[in-house]
Amino acid sequence: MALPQGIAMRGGLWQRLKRVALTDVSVLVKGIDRHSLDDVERVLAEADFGVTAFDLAEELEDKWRRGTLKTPDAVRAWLKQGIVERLGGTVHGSDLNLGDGDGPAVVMLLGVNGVGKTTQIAKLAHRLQAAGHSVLLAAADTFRAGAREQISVWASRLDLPCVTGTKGGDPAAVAFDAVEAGTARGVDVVLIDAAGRLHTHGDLMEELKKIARVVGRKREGAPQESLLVLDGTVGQNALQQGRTFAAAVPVTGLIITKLDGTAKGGSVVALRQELEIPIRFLGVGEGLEDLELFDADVFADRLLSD
Ligand SMILES: Nc1nc2c(ncn2[C@@H]2O[C@H](COP(=O)(O)OP(=O)(O)O)[C@@H](O)[C@H]2O)c(=O)[nH]1
Ligand SMILES: [Mg+2]
Repeated sequence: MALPQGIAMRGGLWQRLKRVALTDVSVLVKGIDRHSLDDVERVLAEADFGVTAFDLAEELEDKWRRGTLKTPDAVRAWLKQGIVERLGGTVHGSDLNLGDGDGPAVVMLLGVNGVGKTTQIAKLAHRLQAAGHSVLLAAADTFRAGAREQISVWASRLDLPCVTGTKGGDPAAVAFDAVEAGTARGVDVVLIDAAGRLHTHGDLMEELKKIARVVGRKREGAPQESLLVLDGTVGQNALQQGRTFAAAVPVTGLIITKLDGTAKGGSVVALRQELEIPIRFLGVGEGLEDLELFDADVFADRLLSD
């Protein structure tokens, strides 16, 4: 599938680095100095690179001392390489694992409320449809007011079947019914929209484990994917969420959202570094086309584009 033309990282990082740290005439003549090094670190930290901001600034200082980086272009090339390495190399995010074809593949989306689970479900469904696959949606977020309605609206827009339960009902039962319905209808993929928060007493992680167990009983190897959705604009919070979910359930990949129109793209690097879970997709807007298969090289280029 072709990559949609992304609009992420407008007014990007590189412009800011150049403006704040690398415009000085002395930078062009003598190379980077102590002051611009501090500025580089600050701009990277503001873009949510986390501890990586410090690492990169330290590496830059070392290069500067050895006189190997003298021009802004050389800095950009070095920075790109550093970012790509930290993203796991020039590997592309793999598309959804659709299993062995013997029954529907089950894809669960996890994450706290508001990160964009339901929206990414719709985008993934759209992507799968475009590739010729049949899809069924499961509204397993039975707790949040309006959650069923929201996914039902997407389902009718995309002309897809959607299994819903009763409000406040058992999310695992909805997931089970959906896999059963998907098997009966012979669909290729069941997309499960899991809850991001339960009623006061519920333990979300236990509930998610239960969903995974229950669908695994209905379909061998399910869930084929458990994708964790993280908001790319919330810095340390996303990192914390990532750690919590990854400790509780086997996460097969990350979807990082809301990367459109933000200069906070460093979070993608920080999350990959800290969580060591492959990044699979980026959410770059609220529309159906605004989902990109992750590509470290393309991402780094965009982050550092003029
Ligand atoms: N800018 C932007 N907004 C997004 C993106 N993905 C989702 N949203 C918005 O984020 C809000 C929460 O999304 P929703 O799918 O309901 O999150 P959920 O609670 O995790 O299911 C909605 O207003 C979405 O339109 C994205 O990639 N970029
Ligand atoms: Mg939702």
